[in-house]
Amino acid sequence: MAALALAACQQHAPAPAAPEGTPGVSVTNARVILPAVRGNPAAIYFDLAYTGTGQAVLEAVDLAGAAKTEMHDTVSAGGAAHMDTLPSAVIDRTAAVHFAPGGKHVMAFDLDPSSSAGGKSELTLVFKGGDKVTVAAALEAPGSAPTMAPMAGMSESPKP
Ligand SMILES: [Cu+2]
Repeated sequence: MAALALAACQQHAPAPAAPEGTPGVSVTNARVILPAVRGNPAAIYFDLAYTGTGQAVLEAVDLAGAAKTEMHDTVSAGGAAHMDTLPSAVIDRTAAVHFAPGGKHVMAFDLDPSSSAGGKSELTLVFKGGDKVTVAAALEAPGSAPTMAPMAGMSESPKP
């Protein structure tokens, strides 16, 4: 996070300093927004870019310490938004893909109860063909993602 390098030059891109894993894939800004209510799913966001040949197809994202994850997309229809399962996300040289609040995201279920804001966890992206990229993801407090306010809808089933 020390240097913010914006690669705006498209015509002559040098080979990126790719980490281990899938050649040409870079994952940045990975973060996990912890649920406001323990037991609810966490939301995972990151930015994906690809400088390899052809395309790379992201098929799954695993979070260390979560029992299960799902990729979702947010679909708006007639002014309302809902989430759909996202089977895969395709990236190529021309289009970076952002998993961000209000759009594509990963939900992680049954988090390790010791997960707390300020910590880190390991995020593993699994691509078609079996290539994987593992990055550190920052664990962030709820409220960092303004579009996911879980304040409504809690009054339906009062519990003793
Ligand atoms: Cu979702």
